Amino acid sequence: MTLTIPTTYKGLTESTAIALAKAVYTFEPTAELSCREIGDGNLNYVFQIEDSKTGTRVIIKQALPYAKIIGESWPLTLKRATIEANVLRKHGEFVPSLVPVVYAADETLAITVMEDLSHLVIAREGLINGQNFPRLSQDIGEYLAQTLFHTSDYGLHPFEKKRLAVEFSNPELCKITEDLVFTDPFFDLETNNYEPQLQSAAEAIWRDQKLQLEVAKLKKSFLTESEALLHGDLHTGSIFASTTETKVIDPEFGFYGPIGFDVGLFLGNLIFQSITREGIERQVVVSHIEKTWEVFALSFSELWKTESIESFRDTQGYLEFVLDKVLTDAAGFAGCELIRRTIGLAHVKDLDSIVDTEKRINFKTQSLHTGRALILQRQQIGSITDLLEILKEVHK
Ligand code: SR1
Ligand code: MG
Repeated sequence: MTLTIPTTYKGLTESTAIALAKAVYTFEPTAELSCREIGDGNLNYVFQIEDSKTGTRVIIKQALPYAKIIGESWPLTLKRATIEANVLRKHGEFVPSLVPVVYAADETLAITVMEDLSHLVIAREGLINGQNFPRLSQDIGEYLAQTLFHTSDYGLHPFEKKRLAVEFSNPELCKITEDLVFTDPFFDLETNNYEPQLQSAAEAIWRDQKLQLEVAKLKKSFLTESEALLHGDLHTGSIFASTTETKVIDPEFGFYGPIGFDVGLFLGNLIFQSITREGIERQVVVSHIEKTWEVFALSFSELWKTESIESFRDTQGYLEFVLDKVLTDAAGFAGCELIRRTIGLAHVKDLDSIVDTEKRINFKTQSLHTGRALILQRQQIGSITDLLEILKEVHK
């Protein structure tokens, strides 16, 4: 559905969001609507509109023309709202149960009207609070395999793949990742943000020529390998979950990039939890890391065998080569995520919310060491067990 109302961009308020919701969503004629702005991300507003009579809810997400985390001094394209709506729709073709339904979108207002998911919790919040999401790794492994396979050259006609790569060209949002994930944390720059106790650890990273070379190679992959339509920002804050459901949201960073990036970002964000947990709780997180990879590899292999249009699909060793590269890349990208969320601009609550200073600094130091180890040792990682060994070594 395309809206006809807007003529120019205007930031919504709670009352204009209600008016808009009435125009694009079929509420009961007797509906009594109220609205709350519930966005807690770095970039957008999220309005939740509710009919108090029936309890029906709908979400209107609106992109701001700047990055909320910094303010109006950091202008940002509104086109990301259209990218987000269209990635949700495209990925929804392959995993309808794992993404929210998009009811409408409008490019001028930079809004997406979609399914309300407030019966679920953001996975990061839940994990921090010790909640158990038994389906998380199964669902995300499947989400990764289905979305990445079906938008890659293995599953798509090359004309359609290249058409999608153009449609999902997302230079401004990619530039954020290029800077915040792959560049700034590895140099002494003002955008970095870390506690004074981490000064020497940060300086060690900036001096580490071996590490810098490997990060440069990973950045090159991100810049140049247009393999599949990625979510582009698949951290645990981009996932709603419960014990029975998982929904992936927020693909505004979507673009054609290396498959290992989505895999690595998710694993990296689970690794924050593995660092801050002990005992059985840690074991649960480690099992999620293992299972995400196993489900992804199995499901991707199954799709390869049954649906691949690649002429070399039956060539001995080719699928194994592709999967090995995804795992190696994923380890490296996870390593970059660990480092950037610790000393870069945008942090994670998993670490920052730890009140005890000594513990927090210890966990942050472990994140930096784990990140470095994953980046430097990624070529030796031949299985998910090898990756888990690296985590264990640093955690000792
Ligand atoms: C300016 S945006 C900072 C971070 O928030 C988003 O979720 C992305 O992860 C980005 O790097
Ligand atoms: Mg986001």
